[in-house]
Amino acid sequence: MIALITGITGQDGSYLAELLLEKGYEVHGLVRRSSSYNTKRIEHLYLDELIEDSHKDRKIQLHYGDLNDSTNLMSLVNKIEPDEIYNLAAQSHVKVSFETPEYTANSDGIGVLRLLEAIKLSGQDNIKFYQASTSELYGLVQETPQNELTPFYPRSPYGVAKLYGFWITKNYREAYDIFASNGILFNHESPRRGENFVTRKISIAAARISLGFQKKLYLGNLDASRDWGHAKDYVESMWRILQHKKADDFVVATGKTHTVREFVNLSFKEVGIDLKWVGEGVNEKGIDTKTNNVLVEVDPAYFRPTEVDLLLGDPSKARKKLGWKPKISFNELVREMVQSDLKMVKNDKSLL
Ligand code: NDP
Ligand code: GDR
Repeated sequence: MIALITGITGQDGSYLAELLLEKGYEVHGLVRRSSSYNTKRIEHLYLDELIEDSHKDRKIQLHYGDLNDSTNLMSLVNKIEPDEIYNLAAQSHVKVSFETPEYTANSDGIGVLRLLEAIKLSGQDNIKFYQASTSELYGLVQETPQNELTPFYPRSPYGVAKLYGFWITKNYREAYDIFASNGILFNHESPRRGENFVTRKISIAAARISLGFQKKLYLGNLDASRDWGHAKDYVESMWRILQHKKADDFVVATGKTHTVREFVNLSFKEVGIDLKWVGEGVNEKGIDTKTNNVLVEVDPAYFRPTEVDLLLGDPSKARKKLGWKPKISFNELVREMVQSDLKMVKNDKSLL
């Protein structure tokens, strides 16, 4: 089996590449050219014993490209002749999408169309396509838990771009009979999570503060509630979605929700710090009960023009039809992230 993963250098791309290599796939990845190397999350795969020495026979091959470059995508699909395409590439930061709305629409919305067109024009009618859709489609809360029938109401340029991606995937399935499926994945995290997403920002700060390398953590909305799972479990659902007998759309979630504040409390507990909270709204402060130091403070700079207050998914369809369920709990996720960051900070000689 041959798979093409866009976004292979990201959190999910790296776990998915590992999973597919374990399953014996030949894995191709789309990589953006950048001024310094952006392949940190997948470098270990070159050294892995699964990889043959000679470049030609390598089980993982990287290709330069971009979702904003349609001829590049067309030529890659024609050259690689993949059985499966996982479209994980995106400008994936919700807050950043307010600052770069046009760029985000281009890569996260029209980028999906470019890839679907590349499939259609290639004439390879056996290609299965996975689109990384998101719980951000639900946006303003209409009902909870959110399932495949819950109406969408996106609340950011990112969410709106992903809405186009969702519907164009569905439309190409219905119009051209392409095996094109959406995974509506709720938030998923890991030690490989980008450092400016809230969970990783917190786990790094807890590690640094406990070791004396940082004084305070500044955050935005502490009351936002997310259905957080582990990325490793979630990439398994992507694969299962493409193995299902017919193309369809699936919610992938844990069915439990936690606030940002809960994530903070648990992370600091993991490094032996007990926090109490004082103040309201923007003045809210997290104070170490032993030292009375303010360790966490709300900075309105991290607020979003429009926020998604509550995400809580209902994964029953995925459980029933795909046999998928998450294995790693919220507490285990937080522990793994904080422990991994403690190790990283201890090994970072530049901090000494
Ligand atoms: P990351 O931000 O970690 O990775 C995004 C990837 O997309 C990176 O490899 C990045 O490359 C690449 N990329 C960005 N823009 C382009 C472009 N124009 N052309 C080609 N590649 C590009 O995201 P995640 O791994 O967390 O998420 C994967 C996908 O799933 C994304 O589409 C995201 O929107 C979606 N999603 C994520 C969820 C989550 O909780 N993680 C939940 C639901 C959906 P580079 O390394 O060069 O920056
Ligand atoms: P999200 O993830 O927007 O849900 O999108 P993020 O971790 O950025 O925010 C989660 C919640 O935390 C609040 N928050 C902060 N967020 C960040 N980044 N930084 C802060 O300092 C901070 N303080 C509070 C946010 O306001 C928000 O409510 C992620 C991405 O992976 C998307 O690509 C994906 O589609 C969705 O998850 C599902």
